[in-house]
Amino acid sequence: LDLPNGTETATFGAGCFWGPDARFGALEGVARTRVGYAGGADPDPTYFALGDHTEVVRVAYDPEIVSYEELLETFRASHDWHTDAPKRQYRSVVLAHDDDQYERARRERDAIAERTGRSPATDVELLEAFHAAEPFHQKYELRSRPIVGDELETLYGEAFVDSTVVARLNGFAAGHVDRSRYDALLAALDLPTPILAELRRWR
Ligand code: MHO
Repeated sequence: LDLPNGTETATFGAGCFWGPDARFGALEGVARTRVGYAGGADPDPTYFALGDHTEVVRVAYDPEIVSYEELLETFRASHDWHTDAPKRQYRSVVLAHDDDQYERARRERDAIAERTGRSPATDVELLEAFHAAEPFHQKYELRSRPIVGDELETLYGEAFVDSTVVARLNGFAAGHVDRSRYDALLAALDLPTPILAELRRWR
C-alpha cells in the first residue's frame, strides 16, 4: 500500500505492544501501524528470542493531521512512564527517526517532568533498525475478536496489517474510537453484511 508524499514515521516502546498498537491505530492522521522489536543490536530478534530489543510500535502518520507532539501524548497515555519497566522488553522509549524528532522528544520529556514533578523512565534514542514482529502480534486486539478478526484477515489478506481501516478497527476493538467516528467509519466500509452487523454490536 503506497502512502502519500509527506507521510512520516515514528516509533515508540510503551510496554506490551498490543495496547499501543490499538491506541495509535485509533488516531485520526495515523495511516498505518506495525508492531516490532527495536532499540537493541541483535540482528534477528523474535518474540521468544528478543535479545536486547524492546517491544515497539511503528506508526506512519500525516503530520498535517496529527503532530509528533500529539503522538507523544498518546505514547504517554499508553503506559506507566514513571516506573522503570521490569524488563528491557517493556521499557519506555522514544526511538527518533531523525534529529528533529530526537530534539522534540527530549523537549517533551523535559516538559512532562517539569509539569508533573515526576521523572520519566523514558529513554530517548535514535532508531537504528526496526524488526517487524510475527503476524499473530499485529492488530492483536482485533485478531482476538471472535469471528470478525478471522473474517477480516481473510478478506484483507496481505493488506490486513497495513490497512488504515484495520488499524482503526483494531483501535475500536480496544475501545479507543468514539462512537460518532465509528458510525461514519462503518458506513464508509464495503464489508459483507454479517461482518458489519458484528462490528456494530461492539458499540
Ligand atoms: N502479558 C502478556 C504480554 C504479551 S506482550 C506481546 C502476555 O503474554 O499475555 O508482551
